[in-house]
Amino acid sequence: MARTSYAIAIGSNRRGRHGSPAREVAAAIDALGGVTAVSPILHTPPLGPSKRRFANAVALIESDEPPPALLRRLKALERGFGRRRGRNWGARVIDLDIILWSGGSWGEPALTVPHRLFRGREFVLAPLARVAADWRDPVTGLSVRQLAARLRRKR
Ligand code: A4P
Ligand code: MG
Repeated sequence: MARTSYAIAIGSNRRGRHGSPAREVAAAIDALGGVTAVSPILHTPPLGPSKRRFANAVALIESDEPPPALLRRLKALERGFGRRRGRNWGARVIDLDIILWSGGSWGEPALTVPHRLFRGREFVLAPLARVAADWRDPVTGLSVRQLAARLRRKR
């Protein structure tokens, strides 16, 4: 497949072998490969039942992998960071989500791109706006900047 770009959201709210959640996020970014831009690492209040704050960031990468191959690689990276399966929304060392793909949309039950929830998540839109403010969501036609402004108005 031709070279395409992806926006990857990275989150952590548990210490791992690299140290603090922010260090885990930095180590995951180093492990991604093909990175062309990285947002600052932001500290965000937890959405959902977890009580610990998260470190969140977004990286842009270039890759010739189609979305399912990239997801497999991200899952393997998560396992390598010590993430345990079957504890959704729990504390996790690292969470890697595919947010946007320059190839457009991908629709499968196991893999939806753009990410199905990113438009409502400040912890994704804030770092995403730092590296890809003009990237247009293929579903709504809105830019990341517009999505972030819309979410701020809703709050
Ligand atoms: N999947 C489908 N589409 C995608 C995609 N675009 N990227 C499937 C990645 N995965 C995708 O994800 C569950 C399944 O979604 C995957 O197996 C894949 O087949 P997961 O990463 O295994 O599990 P999860 O992340 O625990 O579940 P979920 O529902 O994705 O949780 P979220 O939505 O990731 O929320 N608060 C703050 N402040 N910061 C955070 O980062 N994160 C969460 C987790 C909650 N609260 C948070 C944060
Ligand atoms: Mg995830």
